[in-house]
Amino acid sequence: MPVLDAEPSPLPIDLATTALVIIDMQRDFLEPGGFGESLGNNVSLLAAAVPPTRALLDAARAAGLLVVHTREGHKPDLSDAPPAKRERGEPTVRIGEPGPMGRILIRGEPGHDIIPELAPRDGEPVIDKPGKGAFYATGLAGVLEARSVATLLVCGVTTEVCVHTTVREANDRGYRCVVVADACGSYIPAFHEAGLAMIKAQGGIFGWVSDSTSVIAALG
Ligand code: TIU
Repeated sequence: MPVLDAEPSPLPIDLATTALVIIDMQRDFLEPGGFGESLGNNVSLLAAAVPPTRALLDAARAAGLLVVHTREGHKPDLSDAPPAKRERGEPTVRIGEPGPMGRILIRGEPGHDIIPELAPRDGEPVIDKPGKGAFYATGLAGVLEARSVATLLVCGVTTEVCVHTTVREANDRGYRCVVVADACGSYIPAFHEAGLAMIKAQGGIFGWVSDSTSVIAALG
């Protein structure tokens, strides 16, 4: 069994029960004119996570891992978007309002798509989620249970929001979570660093932190 170089400790990885989970690498977060920018963020800060994520995706596919993609977004009628979420922000650029990539954070709109570099392949589950965590109100638990998955390699955006929420949910569900640091990104670099530090503190209170080079070596 390969042993992954990770903090706070090396982690043996059983590839047969390991999945790669790529969180919300959508145009709405990574490109101008989407939800991320509507919140006042500089979306170019997420670009650095794309090449490591692409390398990780290629390695996971080559190793035959289950690859799961997630997308944050809401139904066109907004019935799954709580008012407390919708009411935040400048009214003209709120969730559901029109923007250059279609209605902001709405399923089926161009902005909701995963960026072309990381497009899902046929057969790879795509989990549409209304919240920050990938387990809340989704079928992710069933997808993982059907494949007897025990370890999650988690990457995507943003580190302290949807990656963190998903890892916290997964940790409570009993999954070993490895956050792949350079394949994550945040609009707030200090929060990226703090988010990673929180995962691995206290003996790995939420899981492990590694990097794409180490994970790819373990997958090879
Ligand atoms: N995917 C995800 O992290 N959703 C967010 O809203 N992130 C922010 O950092 N805003």
